[in-house]
Amino acid sequence: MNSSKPQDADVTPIQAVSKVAELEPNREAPAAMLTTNQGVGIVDNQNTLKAGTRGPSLLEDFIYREKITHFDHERIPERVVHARGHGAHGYFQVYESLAPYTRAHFLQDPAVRTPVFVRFSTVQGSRGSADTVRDVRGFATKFYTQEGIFDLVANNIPVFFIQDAIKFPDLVHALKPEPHNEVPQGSTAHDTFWDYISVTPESAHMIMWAMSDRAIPRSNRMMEGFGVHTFRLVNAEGVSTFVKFHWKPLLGIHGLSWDEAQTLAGRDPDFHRRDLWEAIETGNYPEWELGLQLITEEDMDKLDFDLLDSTKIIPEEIIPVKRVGKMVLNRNPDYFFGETEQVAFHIGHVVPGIDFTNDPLLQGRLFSYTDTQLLRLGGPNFHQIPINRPINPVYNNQRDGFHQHRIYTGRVAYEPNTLAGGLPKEAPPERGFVTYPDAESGPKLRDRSHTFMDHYTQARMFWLSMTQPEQDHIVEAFSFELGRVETVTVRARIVTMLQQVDATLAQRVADNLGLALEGQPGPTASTEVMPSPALSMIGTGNGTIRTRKVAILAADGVDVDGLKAMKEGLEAAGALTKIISVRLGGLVGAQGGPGLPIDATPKTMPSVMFDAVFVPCGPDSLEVLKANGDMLHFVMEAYKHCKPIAAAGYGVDLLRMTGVVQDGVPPQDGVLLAEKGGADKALAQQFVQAIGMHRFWMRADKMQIPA
Ligand code: HDE
Repeated sequence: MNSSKPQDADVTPIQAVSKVAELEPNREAPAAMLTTNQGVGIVDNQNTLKAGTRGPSLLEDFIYREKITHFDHERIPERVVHARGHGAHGYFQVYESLAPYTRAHFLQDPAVRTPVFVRFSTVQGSRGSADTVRDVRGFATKFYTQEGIFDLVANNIPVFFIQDAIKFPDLVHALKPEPHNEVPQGSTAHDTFWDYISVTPESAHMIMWAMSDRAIPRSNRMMEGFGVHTFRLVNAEGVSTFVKFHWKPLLGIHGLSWDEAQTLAGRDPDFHRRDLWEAIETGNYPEWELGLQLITEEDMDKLDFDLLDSTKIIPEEIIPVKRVGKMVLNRNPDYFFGETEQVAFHIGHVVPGIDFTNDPLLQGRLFSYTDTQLLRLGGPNFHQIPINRPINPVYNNQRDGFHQHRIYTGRVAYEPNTLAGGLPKEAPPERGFVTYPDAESGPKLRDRSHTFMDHYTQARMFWLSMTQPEQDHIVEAFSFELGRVETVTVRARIVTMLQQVDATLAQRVADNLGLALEGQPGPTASTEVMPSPALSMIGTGNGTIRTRKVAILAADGVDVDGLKAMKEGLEAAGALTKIISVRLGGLVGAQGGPGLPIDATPKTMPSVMFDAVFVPCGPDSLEVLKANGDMLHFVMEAYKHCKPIAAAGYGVDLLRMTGVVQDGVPPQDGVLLAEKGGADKALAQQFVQAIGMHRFWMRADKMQIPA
């Protein structure tokens, strides 16, 4: 940003964004004429310079050499972790002033809309890996506040694998593809990861989350975010309150089924990236509320775990999450590389009123993020890249370095000075950052507090807080991951670790792996552990079906009135519908009339890309559908993935053919039938309710359908 152009004090995000654009001299405007990077017009962009049409190319061809050199240098190192990501712009607005807790300006004035850029990511895979893998998700938010940049570099899981940053390179080496053969991609289901976990008991709580449905989100729009560490808020009087940051999605917290996630990794590796992009393009702006758990110094001492330990949460039942503001993502990036790839987050980007604690993981991160950007973005001026620039003016005496974009004037690049009138001069304390003066003392040592040593109580709390299907999914996830591990002793060590969490969990996993339990007595965690119901994902989202995708399976001869009535009912409740048929083009209804446009075939949009399925009435339509194997598979797969399915009239016969509906057996949960067909309002209403429940997980135990 050009420091000679200070920003207005109060700007809306849209204004702020356009101001950022205004101040970006290098933002490309579409131009009529092709030029070199030096601005010289290019007359022929299809042929290199040669000595004769069949002769050798000439070294003199500066146009070709400039173009190919630029191309050869297009790739930059991908992030060592969180390489695969996608982002969006938006804004944050606080509901009411948080002045009693913090002097941060953007958290004080409900009229201020602070522009944000968010990047969601997976951790393990490289840039080209699939979106729906089982993994922790990054949820990093850059707030462009009027007092500078604040980055909330969060994950969708509130705890971490390790307690001290010195362990991070080992953890990452263990979880990344193995160094000898670079296998596997986008997965922790391999020996080195589980070997490391098996000798790192502090990871017990984290792996319970990583094996839960949290690690296979239905959408980034439907996941929580957590700052993980305990931070401090500091008010204008210098009073500090400990804080845990949360993002609460207004669409609820929902996961995929594991089978679905794996199929999607092949069918649509961009599933989450596309989902966010489309939601924003269609005006379905995702929203999260910022939540704070606020803890005074005195209350901290009453907790039976250490707030500086990143493997622990504060159960919401003990300290509720206060919802203090809302974030809306409403604009897709224009240029993936320039924005999403080059954005540089850092946990140390804080504004006055937000400060750190002694969490040893947090402290280690404070070093790592700047260091990694130096390599990735090629030097110390990465803050000048448009996506990383603060919206308020930057003045200081830092100069030079790779990729310097600013033209400084004058001879003074030091402070204090008299030659430039003493400018820029230090900020007064009420405007600048003042570190919270926490008193520190103690011997220098490499050790960990005894208050960090209970690794199992909260792992057990997580397990006990899960509903039956959620527990089943955790057992399946451990069985899958350890089933992929080749070294039997590693599998056995993990099962021994699980015995410390819960005897039933350990037994179920051991049974699936064909292992005998080694006579361990059971959890070392206190048997008194209380569940925390807030940890379950079931029933979140207040039944909303906004942006859920419903497939309508139909062919020529379909009952158009019934189809339209259902479509309108679903769309009125906020769902998105697609007509899926055996070919593209228009669909001729039983009632004649103009054809309905077909959106896709089961080959281009299989059932895994939807949340629910409706089969309308129509004898002729049924004949076509039931002769198509992809259509039968569509229904069976949707059933297998526990999705709501509705059918009307002849449509019910398609369900009969697949075995989803069986004569003499009441329909399974989430299977809704209207035998008569027609425009059935009651069916539409019931279907809306069913979709609001997301999935009918218990169905998986009751009736197996091959798919
Ligand atoms: Fe990160 N982490 N991390 N991390 N992290 C990075 O920074 C690191 C940790 C998180 O979309 C890197 O720019 C250390 C916890 C996110 O660009 C790197 C430790 C949490 C992202 C790094 C941790 C996170 C990163 C790699 C242990 C949740 C992606 C590329 C002390 C609160 C940000 C980069 C984006 C990225 C270091 C642990 C979140 C290497 C040393 C805990 C969301 O600097």
